[in-house]
Amino acid sequence: KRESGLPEIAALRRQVEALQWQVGHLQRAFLQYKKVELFPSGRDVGQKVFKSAGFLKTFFEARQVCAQAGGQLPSPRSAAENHALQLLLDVENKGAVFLSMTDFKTKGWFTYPGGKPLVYSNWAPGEPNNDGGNERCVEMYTNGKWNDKNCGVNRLVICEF
Ligand code: 289
Ligand code: CA
Repeated sequence: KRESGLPEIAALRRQVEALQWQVGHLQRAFLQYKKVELFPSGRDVGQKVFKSAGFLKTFFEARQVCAQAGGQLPSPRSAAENHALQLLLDVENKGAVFLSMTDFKTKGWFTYPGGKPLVYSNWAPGEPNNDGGNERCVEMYTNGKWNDKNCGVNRLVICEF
């Protein structure tokens, strides 16, 4: 096809077209990679990804597993994020999961790992109740509701990235 204008403009146009093709190729490849990566043990919601490790650990071990992988324990900050995590619990079929939040600093005051207060919660009726006097962690039941729970029990490990 006949190019119009200065040769520099024509060269720039070809470069832009080549870049557009490369971006499109990368977008398609990324979407394919995401589908593969999320199947069958991951869920994405907004900018966030939840991924199951498939095994059970205590809160402290699970926190270490997620940190080692470059993530953290799940911190659902909205009903949509809570729902995505619950769907993952459903398919995994391995019971409840520990969330990231604890009340280590001030008993009865649950915060995210950095110490900030909760922006969203989904406590089961009557929770948190600090049953037995030593429930400093939070588990999510398979129905999506939260319960404060002893950190030393084993729960399914899911990380947030
Ligand atoms: O050790 C008590 C826990 O297993 C849970 O027992 C009951 O489900 C409720 O009392 C919960 O609040 C409690 O965390
Ligand atoms: Ca409780």
